Amino acid sequence: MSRLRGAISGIVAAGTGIAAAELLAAAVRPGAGPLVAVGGTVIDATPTPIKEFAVREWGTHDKPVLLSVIGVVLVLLTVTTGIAATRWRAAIPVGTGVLGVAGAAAALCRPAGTVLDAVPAAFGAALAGLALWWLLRERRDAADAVRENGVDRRLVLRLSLLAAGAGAAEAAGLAVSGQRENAAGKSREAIRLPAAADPAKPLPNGIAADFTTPSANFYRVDTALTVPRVDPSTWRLKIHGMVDREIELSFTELLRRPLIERDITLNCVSNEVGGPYIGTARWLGVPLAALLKEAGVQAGADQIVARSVEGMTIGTPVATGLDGRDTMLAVGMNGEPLPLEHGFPVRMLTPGLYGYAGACKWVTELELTTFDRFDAYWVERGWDTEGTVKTASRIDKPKPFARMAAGTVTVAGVAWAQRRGIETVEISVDGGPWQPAELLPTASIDTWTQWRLSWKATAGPHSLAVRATDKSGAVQPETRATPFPDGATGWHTISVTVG
Ligand SMILES: Nc1nc2c(c(=O)[nH]1)N[C@H]1C(S)=C(S)[C@@H](COP(=O)(O)O)O[C@H]1N2
Ligand SMILES: [Mo]
Repeated sequence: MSRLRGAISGIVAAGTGIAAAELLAAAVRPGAGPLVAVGGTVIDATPTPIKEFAVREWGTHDKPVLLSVIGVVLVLLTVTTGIAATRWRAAIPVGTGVLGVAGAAAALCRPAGTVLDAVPAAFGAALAGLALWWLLRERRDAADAVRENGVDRRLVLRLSLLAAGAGAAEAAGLAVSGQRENAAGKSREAIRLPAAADPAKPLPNGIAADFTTPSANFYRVDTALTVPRVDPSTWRLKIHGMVDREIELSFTELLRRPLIERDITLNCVSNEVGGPYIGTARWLGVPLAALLKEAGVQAGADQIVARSVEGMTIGTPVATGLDGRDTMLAVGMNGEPLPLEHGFPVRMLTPGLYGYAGACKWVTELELTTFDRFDAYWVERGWDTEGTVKTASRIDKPKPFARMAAGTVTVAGVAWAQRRGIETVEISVDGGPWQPAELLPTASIDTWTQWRLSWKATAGPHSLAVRATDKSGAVQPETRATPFPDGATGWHTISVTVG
């Protein structure tokens, strides 16, 4: 009985403290709540193989999974504290102290963290300690009098009071952040992007309907537990470091520059062979080259370190900003301002580079430096510095393990080699000779190429493999490699059953 009392008291006390801390954080420092801070710290500290596993197994759901794990750890800790505290009151400061220090340290150590960010966790832990002490406090003489049928009514009353308080604080916290979210959404809706000075060419006739990926279906990969809400009216971009002249721009000033509009395929280095982390959108943005020329890149600078509002760093080779490709600071995606999840108000985009090397979202700073001098976030974790996209291809139809009738079956998919372009795509049935697929028209060498093949399917189990050759003549290698450290290789192969 006393164990149950301790366990429930521990959970309710911790819930009260956490709800209060989250409310305080929501009010003063959005995005710096202790849960998110701890989650972010866990993400950053997670070894690359586990991260790869998480992205592979859970994809965009990796964050709910992480938060659930943190929740389970929290419950174990608070239950233990509560039970221990029924016998040993010193367990209260010890248990809540551990939680408070963990939360405060995580918040302090976030890349964009300040001393102030430690306050909500410290406050919440103190409150949780007080609540637990209050819950477990008994007046010896009165203890028996209030117990009826084995139920301690005073404890139940206190638990209910605290639970109600925690619920109210949680609701208030959600309301505050919901309002902020709304405000960010509204400021995005209010934006009228100027027309491009250099618009995209119309998509060629004969392009298939799903060439452009709708923004709502576009894959999302980032380390942000909560989507950063950036107010475009206070957003600034600073270009500094190894430059002759520092540049600082507001969003309005950025939009006054001539904009280009381009169809570009973006993909993630963590994409497995045949995986879903790739999409093509029509992007609107300011060419980076013009800004770099204005700033005057100094000799020796070979890396642009892009920093985002939440402290991500992405290292992009300077050469890819000046060699004539359409590297841009994107403000628009598929005819609208960038969606919040895809980097509103401004993100980098570098054709030919994986996202981790050229596509910093919520960007606010570009520092010119060298690869020798600074390792960006992913490079620090062992990923390749260059981030050049590898030639690859994927079978989208039929689906793996599909069953179909014998006869003519359309096999179709995409192939990509941004900056080089796709020359041929070939299909091999059951390891037989490679047959060339028909290539559909495509927008440019920076976009994927759709392909299809009519296959005379005979009854029985079959395997279908695809390989692409880029315009440099390089054939996609058969050797299977995992995404780490510079992108997966190997032929996408699927099994189907005919008849
Ligand atoms: N600020 C920030 N930018 C980021 C990332 C991130 O974690 N934080 N992830 C990068 C990675 S790994 C990829 S693949 C692309 C994905 O962009 P998307 O989510 O718009 O598809 O964003 C890049 N830019
Ligand atoms: Mo990525």
